[in-house]
Amino acid sequence: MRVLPLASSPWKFRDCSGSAWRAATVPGCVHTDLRRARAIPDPFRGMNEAGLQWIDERDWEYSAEFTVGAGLLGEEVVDLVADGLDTIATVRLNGAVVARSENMFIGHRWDVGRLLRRGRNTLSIRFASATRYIRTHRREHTPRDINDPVGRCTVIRKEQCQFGWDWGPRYVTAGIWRDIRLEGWSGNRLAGVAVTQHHARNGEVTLSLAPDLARRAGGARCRWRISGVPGAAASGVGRRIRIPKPKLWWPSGQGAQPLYSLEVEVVGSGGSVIGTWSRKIGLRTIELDRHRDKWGESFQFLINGRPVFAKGANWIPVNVFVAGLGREDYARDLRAAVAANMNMVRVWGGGIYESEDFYDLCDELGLLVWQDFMFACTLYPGDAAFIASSRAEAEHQVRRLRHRASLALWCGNNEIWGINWHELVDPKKKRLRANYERLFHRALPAVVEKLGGGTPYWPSSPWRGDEDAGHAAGEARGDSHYWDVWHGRNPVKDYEKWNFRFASEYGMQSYNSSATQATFCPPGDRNIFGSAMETHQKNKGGNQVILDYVSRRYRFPRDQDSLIYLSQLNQVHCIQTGAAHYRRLMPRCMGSLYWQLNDCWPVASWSSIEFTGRWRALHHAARRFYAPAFVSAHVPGDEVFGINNYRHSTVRLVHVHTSYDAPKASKGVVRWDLFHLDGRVLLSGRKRVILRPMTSVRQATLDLSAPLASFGRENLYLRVALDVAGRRASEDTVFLTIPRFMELPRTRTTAVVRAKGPGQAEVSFTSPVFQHKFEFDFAGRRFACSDNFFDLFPGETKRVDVTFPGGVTAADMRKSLVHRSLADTYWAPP
Ligand code: BMA
Repeated sequence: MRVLPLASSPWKFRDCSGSAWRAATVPGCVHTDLRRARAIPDPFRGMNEAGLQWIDERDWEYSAEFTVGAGLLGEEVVDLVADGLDTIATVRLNGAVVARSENMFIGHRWDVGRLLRRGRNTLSIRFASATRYIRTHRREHTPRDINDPVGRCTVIRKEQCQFGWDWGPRYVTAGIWRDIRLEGWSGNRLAGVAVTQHHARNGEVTLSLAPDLARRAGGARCRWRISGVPGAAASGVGRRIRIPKPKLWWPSGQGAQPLYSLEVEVVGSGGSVIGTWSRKIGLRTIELDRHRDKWGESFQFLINGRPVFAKGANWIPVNVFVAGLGREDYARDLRAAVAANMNMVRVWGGGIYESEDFYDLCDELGLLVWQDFMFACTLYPGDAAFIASSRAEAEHQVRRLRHRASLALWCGNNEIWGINWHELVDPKKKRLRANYERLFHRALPAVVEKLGGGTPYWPSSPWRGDEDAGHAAGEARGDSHYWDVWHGRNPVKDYEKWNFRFASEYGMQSYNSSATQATFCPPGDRNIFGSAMETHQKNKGGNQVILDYVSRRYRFPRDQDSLIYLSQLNQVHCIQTGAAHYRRLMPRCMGSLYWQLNDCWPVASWSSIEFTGRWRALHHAARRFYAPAFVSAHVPGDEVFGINNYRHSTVRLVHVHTSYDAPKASKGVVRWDLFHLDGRVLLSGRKRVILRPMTSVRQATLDLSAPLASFGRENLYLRVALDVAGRRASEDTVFLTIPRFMELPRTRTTAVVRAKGPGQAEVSFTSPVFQHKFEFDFAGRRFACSDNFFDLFPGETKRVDVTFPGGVTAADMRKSLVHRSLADTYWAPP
C-alpha cells in the first residue's frame, strides 16, 4: 500500500458566496479557520456567539493542490480515504464529482484512480450549509425539539450538540474534520482484522483472527506477532493465537491494564504481503449481566467474570470544535477521571464517536466506555435513506472500535425513549413507534450483533427492557436517569427515595470559578445575571435553579465570588448524596455515572471539571466519594418546613456505612466523633470492620437524641471516618441541621508553604476551629493539588501536595496563597 497524506497539503478555504481564498487547516473546521485568519472574534468570548451565526448559513469550499508521482498512479486502485467530512459534502477531484456525502460519522473510501493525473491535482470539497439542509430536507419530520433552539437538527447525521444544548453554544461547523489521504494498492487490500477472544475455563485465552479483505482471496494466510507485555512475546502463522498464561486487563482499581501489541500480516496465496494490521489488545471478557434476582433483574458489568461497580461520569465532547483534537486534549480530563477513582465514562449520544486518542487513553488508564450511538433526546426520522445512513455509520464505528479493551457497551441513544415515551406508546402515533424501533431495536442491534464481537447492546439510556419509563421500574431493572433534583427542583434527599439498579445520569449545576470566568468574560461584564454571563448559562432558568438550591442550604453570600463557591459546595452536596446512596445500595445498584465530567467551552454547567481544566469542588469530592474503601452516613430523618415556615426536624439517628469495591478483602476501623462547634468532643466511638469486596454494610447506628437535646442541633457536627492499614481511607462530616442555621466560627488559619523542588510544595493548614469545605488557591496561578475543598478539624494539621506546571518560587507561592471556608462567605451585616 502506498499512502499519500493529504491533510498536510497547503489547504485553502473560501465562503462560496464570494470571499477570497484563505489558508485552512485540515483536520479543521470553518470556525477555527476563520478565527485563525482573524476574520472573526473569539467564539467563546462574551456575547460573540450571536454575531457568528451567519457562518452556518453559507456554503464553504476547501481546496488543496498536491502532486502525484508515477508510483502511486502505477497501482491498480487509488482510493481517496476521508475519515470524516462535516457534513453535506460534494467532493471533486480535478473538477469531476467523486462523491457526495451527508453523514459526519462515516469514513469514506472512493476509488479515484481514473481521475488522477501525473503531476499536479486539485481536490476540492464543497460543504453546503447544514442549516439550509435542515430547512429543506425531511420536512415531514416535525418532532418536539428538546435542545436545538432553531429546530430539527435530528434530520441530519451530524454532531447534535453543535446545534445548541443546555450547556453548549450553537456553532454548526463545516470542514474536513478527520484525516484525509490517498491510498494506492494492487491485487488486494487488508481493510482490517476482527479479533475475537475466547477465554477458557482454565484461564487460557485464544484469539481468533478474521481478516477483512477488499477482494475475495482464497488461501490468504495470517502471520502474527504479539509483544508488549513481559513474557508474552510470540509469533506464528494461522488464524488462532493461543496465550496460555494471559495477563488480564482490568478496569482501574481492579487490577492492571496490560496491553498486548498484536501485529497481523496477511499474505496472499502467491506469498506477497497484502497488508499489515496492528493494534493494542487487552485480554478480558466484558458482559452486561442481567440475571433474575430478588429485586427484579440485575444490571451490572462483569469484567473477567467479576462484578464491577461502575463509578464514573458522563462524557461530552471536550471542545465545541471537535476537528483535529489530539491526545493531550483528552488526556487531561481522562486522567482526572482516574485520579477521582472512576472506572467508567459514558460517551453520551449527543456528541461524537471519539477519536482513536480517546480510546487509546481509556484502554491505557482502565476506563470502561459506555458508548452511546450518536442520537439524543429528540425523535429521529425513519425513512429508508436515514436508516441506511445510520446503519452505515454504525458499521463504520463498530468496526473501528470493536477491538478496544475498554469498550463495555453499545447503547442505542440518549433518553429518546425516556423523554418521548408518551408519544411512543400512543396508539394514534404508530408511525413514530415504528420509526423508533426500526433504528434502535432492529438496525443498530443487528450491526452490533454481526460486527461487534460480543460487545453487548442496550437500546437507550435510560431503558428498563420494556415500555415502563417510571422510577419504580428502575428499582427493578435497567438503567435510570434521575433529574427530579435539578430539573424537578425536588429536595436533595429525594435521591435516597429510589433504589435504582444503575444510575447512568444525575446532576447539579454550578458556576465556574472566577479564574475560568476571566478567560471568557471581559472585566466589567462578569455579573452572572448580566448578558455576557447569561450567554454562558444555557439551561433556561438555570440561574434560578442554582439560587434555589443554594438558598435552601447556605446563607446569603456576601459577594459574587462567594456565590460561585457556594454553588460548587451545593453541587458537591447533591452529587455526593446521590453517589453515596448508590454505593450503599450495592449490589442492588451497580453503577453511578453522574452528569457530567467535562465542558466543551466555559459555561455554567453540571461538570466537575471546568473547560480550563480547573477542578470544581465536585471533582475533589468525587475522588473521595468514589474511593474504594468508602465511609458514608445515612441520616434517615429530615428537616422540613411546615405551615408558616415553622421548622420541624426528625433527625436523630445516623447510620454509618462502609462500601468497599476493591478486589481484595481488607480490614479497617470505622470511627465517629460528635463535635461541639466550641471544639469539645462529646461522643466518640470506633469499630473494627472487615471489608469484603463488593459489599456495603451498615456498621453502626448512632442515636444522637440526647446530645441533640442537650446542646442543640445548630452546635453539633459529626465526623465519620474509615481507616485502612493505619491510614485515613475516607471521611466525611455530617450536619444535623441545615448548615445555614449553624453559627460557624470565623478564625485565622495557619498556612505553611514548604517548597519541595522546582514547582512543587507541601502546604499545611491548621485551624483552631472547625472549617467546612476549606478551599485554597494561588491567585492567578495554575496548579494541581492532592486535595482541596476539605474539612479542617480543630487543631489538626492538613497537608496537601501542590504542583505548579510553570514552576514558581516559594516566595510567590506564599504571596499568592489565598483561602476560605464556608463561614467566610456570609454576608456580614453592619
Ligand atoms: C441529560 C443529558 C443531556 C442534558 C442534561 C442536562 O439528561 O442527557 O441531554 O444536557 O441532561 O439537562
